[in-house]
Amino acid sequence: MQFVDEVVIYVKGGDGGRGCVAFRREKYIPKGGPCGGDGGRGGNVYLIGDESLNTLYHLRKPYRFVAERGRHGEGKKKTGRSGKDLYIKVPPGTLCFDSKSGELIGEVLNKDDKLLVARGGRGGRGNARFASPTNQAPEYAEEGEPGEEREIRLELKLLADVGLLGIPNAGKSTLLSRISAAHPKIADYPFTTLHPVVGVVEYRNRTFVVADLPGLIEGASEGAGLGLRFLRHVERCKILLHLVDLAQDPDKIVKDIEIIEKELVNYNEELLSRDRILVGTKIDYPIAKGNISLLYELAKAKNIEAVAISSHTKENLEFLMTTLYIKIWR
Ligand SMILES: Nc1nc2c(ncn2[C@@H]2O[C@H](COP(=O)(O)OP(=O)(O)OP(=O)(O)O)[C@@H](O)[C@H]2O)c(=O)[nH]1
Ligand SMILES: [Mg+2]
Repeated sequence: MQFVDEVVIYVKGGDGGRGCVAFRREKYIPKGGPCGGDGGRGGNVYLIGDESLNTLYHLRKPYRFVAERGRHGEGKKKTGRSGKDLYIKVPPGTLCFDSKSGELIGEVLNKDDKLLVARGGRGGRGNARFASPTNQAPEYAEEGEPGEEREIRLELKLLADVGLLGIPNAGKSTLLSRISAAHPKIADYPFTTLHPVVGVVEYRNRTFVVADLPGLIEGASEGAGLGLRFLRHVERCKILLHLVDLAQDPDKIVKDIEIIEKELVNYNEELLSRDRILVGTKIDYPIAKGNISLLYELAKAKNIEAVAISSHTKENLEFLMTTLYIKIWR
């Protein structure tokens, strides 16, 4: 199933019911007073957090969500029934924006969190409300208020135990395909991965979720390449695996690491202090083997852990899994 992390949908609160114009008609009372009831309120539209979902895939069509309208008022001062509220299920971690203005309406972070996205219209007042000493038989009532309508953009921030980060071609998707049953596309050109891919890793009777994120390039935090859209997922990953291709010149290795760090800081400074492991990849290449000590030196200077792996020969993958296992389940 494709992972969908951004959708635009149309939402509209129910219209309010019309107020009623009516007069009492009873035996022996020839001219009764006004008794038109108010219209009911239209239903509201809410987003609600549902833990069984982890993508916005179910909302990918150009959907319209319109809540039920309020019933019209009736005679004998009977208020119309309110329209039912409408709940749209979204995975926890969904941000909601007004798609025109870009304004953040709110976020649904936890299970059962409710966010009002379109308010139902008020019901119109019936003529009973308009009776006054000067007009004891008002012949009018109000229309119901229309429900609020707008287009909203939903963005999902992935919730994963581990996020794979690195410049294009670092080997992120290859690693995911080795440690989980996921089949991300792998190729020797940049930007092979265009959408995050999530894999579930099973290790020693436990499972954890690993997110393969599209490659980052210099300026991603300002929108270059696939840009910011994917950096937001990093925010909700507990552990970051920062992959760097060791089968290249030392200068390039240093530069590749810096690019990612710079983008992380630019996006959100707190991310640099997130639990991060530097993972050198492709050590099946002889030239990469020679760069392993450099990897450890760089990691030591940054005060973070490092592991050198090959997804092709599986060298050190077991060690990497154990390291993750301990961090997640300690
Ligand atoms: N020799 C060798 N090649 C590898 C290894 N891991 C990945 N590769 C190759 O490196 C290239 C890029 O791998 P991907 O896994 O697609 O890289 P990515 O980081 O997901 O790239 P983007 O999705 O573009 O960001 C592919 O040709 C892989 O076969 C490895 O351990 N050894
Ligand atoms: Mg990839």
